[in-house]
Amino acid sequence: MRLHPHTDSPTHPSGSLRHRTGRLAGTAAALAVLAGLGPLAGPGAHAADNPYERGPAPTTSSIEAPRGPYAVSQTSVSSLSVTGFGGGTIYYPTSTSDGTFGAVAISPGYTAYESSIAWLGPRLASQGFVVFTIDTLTTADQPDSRGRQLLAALDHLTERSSVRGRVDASRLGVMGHSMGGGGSLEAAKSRPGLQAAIPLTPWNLDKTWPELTTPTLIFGADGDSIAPVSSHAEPFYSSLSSSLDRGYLELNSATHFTPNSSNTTIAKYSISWLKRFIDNDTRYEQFLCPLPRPSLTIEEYRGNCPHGS
Ligand code: 856
Repeated sequence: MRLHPHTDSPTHPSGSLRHRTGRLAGTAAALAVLAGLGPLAGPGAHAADNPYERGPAPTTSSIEAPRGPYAVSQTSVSSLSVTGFGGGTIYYPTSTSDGTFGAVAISPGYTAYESSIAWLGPRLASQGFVVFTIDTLTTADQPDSRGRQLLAALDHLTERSSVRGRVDASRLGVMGHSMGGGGSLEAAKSRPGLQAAIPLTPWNLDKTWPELTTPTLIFGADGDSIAPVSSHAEPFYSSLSSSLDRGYLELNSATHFTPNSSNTTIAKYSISWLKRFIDNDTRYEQFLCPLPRPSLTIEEYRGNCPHGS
C-alpha cells in the first residue's frame, strides 16, 4: 500500500556493494594481468572488467522473455539422497563454456511442494544461474526450519551434487514463497555471506530483520490476505538497514499465490537483482534504478538505487 512517495534514503555509504564491487573487479583485473592472462581472459569479452558477468548485455525484452539466452538442463535430487531438506530439482545452464555460475535455492510455502515454485527454475537458469527448487522435510515446516533447509540445499549443491563443478560456491542466493520467503530472510540472517535474498509474498512471525547484510528484494502483493503486506512484506522491508541494498516491490492486482505461476514482473526484477548482486553485473542496474514507477503490474516500489538517482 502506498503511504509515502516511493523513495528511500538517497544516501549510499561507502560500504555499499557498488564500491566493494569496484575494488573486487579492480583486484581481479590486476591479478589477471599479473597472471599473464591478458584483457580477454575468461568467459566473455568483458571478463577483465567483471569476472562474474555471464551472458549478453540485457534489454527489457531479454529479461521479460519466457527464456533467457542459456539452454537449460535439469537433474532430480531424491530426498533419500540428501540430509537437511527434502530434495528437489536442479536447473542449470547446459553449456560448460562460460565457467561457473552463481546459484540460488528456492523454497515453497506452507503445505506446498517444489512444483509450486518450479516455473522459476528454467526462467532463472536460462539467464545464467544454477537454480535449486527444493521440497521441505515436511510441508508444515516453519520459516526458521525452511531457512535452515535452504542452506542445507546450497551446501548440497556446492559440495555434493552432480553439478557442483558448475557452481561458484562464493556467489549464492536464496528465494522462497510465503513461509519459504520468511525462510529466505532466516537463511540470510544465519549466513551473511549470501549475496542476494528474494522473499516472495513472505510470511514470518518475526517482523524485524535489521541484522541482514545480504542485498534483499522483497515482493509483496496488494491483495494478499494470507500474508498482508501491512504486517509482513512492508515491516520486513522497513526493518532492513537503510544502508543495505534493499528493495520492496508491491505487485498490483496480485494475491498471495501470484508467485506460484509464471509472472513477468517477478522474473524481470528477480533476474535484475540476482544479476546485480550475485554476478556483480552493473549492466542490470538500469532496471533497478531509477526506481521502477507504479504501473499496471507495480503497485509501488521502494528502495535505494545503487547510484541514488
Ligand atoms: C503456500 C503461510 C497463519 O498462517 C497462515 O495461515 C499461512 C498460510 C499459508 C502460508 C504459506 O506459506 O502459503 C503458501 O501454501 C501462512
